[in-house]
Amino acid sequence: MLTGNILAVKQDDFGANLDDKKITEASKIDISQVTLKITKLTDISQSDKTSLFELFNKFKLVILECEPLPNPQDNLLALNNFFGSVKRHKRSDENGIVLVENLGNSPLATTYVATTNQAHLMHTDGPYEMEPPKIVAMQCEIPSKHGGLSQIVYSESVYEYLMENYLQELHRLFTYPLTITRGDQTARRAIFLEKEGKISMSFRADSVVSIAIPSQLENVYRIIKNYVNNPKNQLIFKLQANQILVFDNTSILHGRTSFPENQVRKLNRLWFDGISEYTHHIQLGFIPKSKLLHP
Ligand SMILES: O=C(O)CCC(=O)C(=O)O
Ligand SMILES: [Fe+2]
Repeated sequence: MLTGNILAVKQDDFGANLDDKKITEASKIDISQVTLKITKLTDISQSDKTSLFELFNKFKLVILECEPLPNPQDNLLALNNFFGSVKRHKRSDENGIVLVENLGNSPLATTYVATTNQAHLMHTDGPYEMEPPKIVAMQCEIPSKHGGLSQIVYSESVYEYLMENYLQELHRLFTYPLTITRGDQTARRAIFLEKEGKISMSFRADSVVSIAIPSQLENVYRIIKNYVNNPKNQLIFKLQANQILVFDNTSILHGRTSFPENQVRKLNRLWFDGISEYTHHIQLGFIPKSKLLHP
């Protein structure tokens, strides 16, 4: 499953076993298991609808493989019926869609990794927003020939890893907020949040956003960055043309590997707020197997 260029990750310099085999295996799923073939999302059958929510709830993600349409974005936009209202991004077009493609030497490149061919380190979308999107959909129109691989890490794996190796630090991640700023947008929140027994995670660690980290979290922030960017802890696959990756942005971190400057790659990204007539079918966040005992 690991092909193309993968990230070079610095060794964990804190002495714990980074590649805990159990966690690694738990995060590896066969991508065909989560792929649902659908003719057209604007015209979805009842049984496909049921499968869509089953896969989404079980794996926190689903890959929808649609038949080509004259305007492929119609499939992407149809997802709002299930996953809620579109949440706009600074670079959204009139429908809310953000193009993810290499714009070469555009000035946007310093602020938006999505407009480059560079690796996008593991993150959740919109951590600098007051209300980050609950669900993210990324539709591939043109995959790059090499690289440009999608990477996934479950927040639950991060949580379990910290629980086993850095319990005290894990506690602090619920308590101390970080401040994440991009341009004129700033948000302050803890990396882990618990609400009604469900845990959600938001995380970003790269140089285009500025992140104020309380001193109590400096080490653990680095530990998380190392853990999530280690390919051994990731599910890695190549999103193909006409496939849409839909995932729970509150319980999955995602990223992508770099791709050659001279290769075309084009994705459409859309954010949803999770509030639709199907809200009661959507399970967001994760319920930890082992509970944290608050000190
Ligand atoms: O290019 C990709 O596959 C992912 C891009 C991404 O994560 C983003 O634009 O937020
Ligand atoms: Fe993203």
